[in-house]
Amino acid sequence: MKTQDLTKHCGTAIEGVQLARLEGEALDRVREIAYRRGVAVFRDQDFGPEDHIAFAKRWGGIDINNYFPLTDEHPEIAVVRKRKDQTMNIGGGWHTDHSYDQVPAMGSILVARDLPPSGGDTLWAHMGAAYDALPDETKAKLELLEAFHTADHIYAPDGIYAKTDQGGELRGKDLKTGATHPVVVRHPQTGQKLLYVNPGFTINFAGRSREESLPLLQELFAHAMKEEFQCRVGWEPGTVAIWDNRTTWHYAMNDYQGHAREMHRITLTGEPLAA
Ligand SMILES: O=C(O)CCC(=O)C(=O)O
Ligand SMILES: [Fe+2]
Repeated sequence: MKTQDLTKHCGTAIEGVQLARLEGEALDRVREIAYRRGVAVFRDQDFGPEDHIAFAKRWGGIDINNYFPLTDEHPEIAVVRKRKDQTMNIGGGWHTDHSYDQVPAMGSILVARDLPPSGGDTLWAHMGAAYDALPDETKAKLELLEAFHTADHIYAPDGIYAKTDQGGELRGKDLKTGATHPVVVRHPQTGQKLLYVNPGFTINFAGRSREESLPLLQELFAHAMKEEFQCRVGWEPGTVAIWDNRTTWHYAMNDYQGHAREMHRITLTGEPLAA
């Protein structure tokens, strides 16, 4: 196994591994890289839907996403799709998947299935590096804070997607979500301190209104969005990415209008988060 870090803080490309056969100690090494570097990227994978599901089960549990369409044959696999005549994509803003769940998903395994001729990259940002770089006064302010997360403003009938051409295919419009998590969490496996608020799903600090929360939230978002914490992955047929939702945010570029893009995602079960 050969590894190459994508940027100083975020992402590692792993060579010499076929995920379909990965197990045991080598799998544990990949886990560790995903936990610490936020995203592990694999090229030239022979990785069909059955391999995808079997690998996710070797990793741990599978969470079924309540909103994305599922493949007919495999309800474990969510389809992240933009048809060529759609203008809105999925995940086109910085976010952390499932932070609105009481027990947020650990991460995801995303597989490229149909790619535009160019564009459609995915960006990740490392929330451990972002936390470490905060001024000490800000770190002190965050110490005992908790924040409320929900997905209702995104997926509800009057939510963001419903107003776009992605609205039709999404499920779960009547679901209500909400969870409160510490603003700084410890990574369950590595113990690293991570900034755990995100622009997609975090609404307010516990005990404060949205209005009272916005100035500090926006300060944190602007800080964490800095390019120095990011890495970027261009997809090719056979590319697979495994990311950790606690360690990172991610962002799907929407710069391929007039072309289709389809990815298969399996969401990996996580554990409760604590400060
Ligand atoms: O399509 C992508 O690159 C990522 C989309 C996304 O946010 C997700 O699958 O969670
Ligand atoms: Fe996402």
